[in-house]
Amino acid sequence: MKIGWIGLGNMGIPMAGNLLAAGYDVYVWNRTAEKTAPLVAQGATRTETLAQLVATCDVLFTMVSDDEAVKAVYGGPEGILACPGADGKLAIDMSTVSPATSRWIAERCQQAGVRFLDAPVSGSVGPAKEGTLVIMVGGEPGDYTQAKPLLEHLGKISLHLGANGAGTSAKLAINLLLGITVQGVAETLLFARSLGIESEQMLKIISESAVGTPLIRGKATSILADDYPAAFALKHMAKDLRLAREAGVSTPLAESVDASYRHALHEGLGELDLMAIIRHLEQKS
Ligand code: NA7
Repeated sequence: MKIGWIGLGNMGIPMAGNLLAAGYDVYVWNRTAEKTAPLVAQGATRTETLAQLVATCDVLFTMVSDDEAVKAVYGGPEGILACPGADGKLAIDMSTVSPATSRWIAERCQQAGVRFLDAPVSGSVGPAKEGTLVIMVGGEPGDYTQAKPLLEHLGKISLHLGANGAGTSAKLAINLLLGITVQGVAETLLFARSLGIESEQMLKIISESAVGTPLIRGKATSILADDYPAAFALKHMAKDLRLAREAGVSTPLAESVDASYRHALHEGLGELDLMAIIRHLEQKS
């Protein structure tokens, strides 16, 4: 089986790397061609055009930034669905987009005879490298059955949740909790600091308490160094909260975190890790 991977950003590189490491024949294409270099060094084959990748591969993974990117990659004039030989292939979109976009793509895929799964992930670069992502899938059960052995190399679990759009719906819900949790940690640390409690001590307390999680422990080094290289870029968190809002969430915490990450984005923090929300809150307080 030949695997095609489209989108070699922070997530796509380690994920496609795991399929290579598992012994699959992996072909790669990225809008910015230079970004294929690390995968080619690991044994992947780079195709000059998206059309060549589509013609060559049986299964096509997409991992690109947002709704606009997914629509361009599938439905654009040179997108997957316009490529000769696309029909009969299985396309798996692992990007985080709105459920409406997943259904839009699914409809067009169906018209073109392409089988389509929305399969976004929970987990950032660390779990992507370790192959321990949580994968949420929407689409036909038979297509999920075919995809499952591949997904097992990318995640510790994959769950089939229903028709197209179900995967992206679940993803928006889990990322709402992520946004709330990270902002909660930031607010807790700033509050403790204002009362004279150092962040190092407060992080130990959080870590040993019932609310301590691998997520929070994983952010400690960044927080203490006040350095936020993106494991999960703040711009993507802001996007996910916007998508959740557009999908109908209007609860108090959701509205509050949506506004915070949006403001942080406007302040230029988008390329940093989402934990950089602490800088925005610090400035505000
Ligand atoms: P990155 O590191 O920002 O990478 C984004 C990728 O998407 C990268 O390969 C981009 O290509 C590609 N992209 C963006 N727009 C387009 C268009 N219009 N056409 C083709 N390719 C495009 O994101 P992550 O890897 O961290 O995240 C990926 C997804 O997982 C995202 O939905 C997150 O919310 C979760 P480029 O290299 O810029 O040419």
